[in-house]
Amino acid sequence: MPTQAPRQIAPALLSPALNRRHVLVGSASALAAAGLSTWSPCAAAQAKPLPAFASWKDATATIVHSATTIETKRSAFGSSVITPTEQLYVRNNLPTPDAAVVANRDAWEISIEGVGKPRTLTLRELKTLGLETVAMVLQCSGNGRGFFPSKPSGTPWTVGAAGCVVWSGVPVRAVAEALGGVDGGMRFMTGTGGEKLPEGLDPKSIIVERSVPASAMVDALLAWEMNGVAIPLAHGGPLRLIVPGYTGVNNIKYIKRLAFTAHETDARIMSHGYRVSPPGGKGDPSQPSVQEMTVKSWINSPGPDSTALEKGRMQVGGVAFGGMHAVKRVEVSVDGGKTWADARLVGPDLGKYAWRQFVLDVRLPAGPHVLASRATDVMGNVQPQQRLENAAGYNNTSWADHALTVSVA
Ligand SMILES: Nc1nc2c(c(=O)[nH]1)N[C@H]1C(S)=C(S)[C@@H](COP(=O)(O)O)O[C@H]1N2
Ligand SMILES: [Mo]
Repeated sequence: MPTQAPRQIAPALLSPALNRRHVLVGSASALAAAGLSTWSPCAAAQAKPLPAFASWKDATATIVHSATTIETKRSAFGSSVITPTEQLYVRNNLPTPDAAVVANRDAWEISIEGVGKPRTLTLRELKTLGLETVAMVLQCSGNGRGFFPSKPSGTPWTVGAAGCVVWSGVPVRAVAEALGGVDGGMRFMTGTGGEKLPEGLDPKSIIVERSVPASAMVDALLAWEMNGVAIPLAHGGPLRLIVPGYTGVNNIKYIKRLAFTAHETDARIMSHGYRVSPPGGKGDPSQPSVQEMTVKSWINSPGPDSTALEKGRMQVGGVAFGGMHAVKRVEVSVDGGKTWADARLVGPDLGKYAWRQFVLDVRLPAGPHVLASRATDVMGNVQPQQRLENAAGYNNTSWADHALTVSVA
């Protein structure tokens, strides 16, 4: 099936707060009735093929933006909490390592520094030190960038640069304890990706190396398994740093070095990349780094690929997460945010770092409807209506941007 491109809906049909980019769903006749042109498969852009290292991904559930950026389709998020690995998004900043690195996983080596007895450990040795499992939302800092009217450069993800994944590995604190504890004065935990760096460039300008506050080690894992299988190469196998609650980039794939450090790394991806800078500006170390996620939700069903929605009863559902704090409440609006009703949280609660699925039983008459969701975490933080404008299009949690316009026949 060709990918259906998001379409612009006539602004007059939207409430003033929602006059931005929205996705239209509904039967061809409903669209025609609303005075809108219908989508034709012939006019759709040719879908790009999956790259070789991720050829096993589900092509029907994903949107291939480039050879290193693959998004989950909004309509493909199921209602079973966990995002299947073959549907999960992929984002690689550098060429993916050779598949040889996952041929002998247990031989993978990681150097642990900034501890009493720094040393290199193999994955086989790590597995002897501890085991923990965490369900966590993995979300790219740029998820929702596609909703910024300023069209920041970078992948125009809508909602699908995110998924809820179960990770298994050894707690970072168990590794630190086994090696004599973290040295005094180390305020950061710095992870380095093991990609082979392209030659002729300053390594600091391209290496994937990120620092997070050392306090994040409390729940961090060095993980070798995701969703019950050894971490595939595309997702950072054989070994990945998992920092629950922190945006995607802080979860270092192919990790080859974990260092407790006094200062943040001066790698460019840390010092200038992934900074929340003013519109039109450039990132620099004085600006906030993208780190902890905040409360967010969106509706997936009925999704943008739904057709022929019939008037009457339906279940409006989606996902909600708090980043660092559990979600307490999700409200849904079917009138673009004028009125809200409490949705029901469904399915198992896999902990504060996982997302919750929500659903609201609604009755919709014929016509266009603007569906929105708004989550609140246990600390009382409410998902905002507006995005925080910034140059690179990071951290979009706006409920208005994530609203969906559906057309009911
Ligand atoms: N070593 C390494 N780790 C990395 C990256 C990378 O390019 N190299 N990309 C980061 C970014 S920006 C994101 S959003 C996530 C994507 O994880 P996924 O591809 O498993 O979905 O990995 C992060 N960790
Ligand atoms: Mo990312």
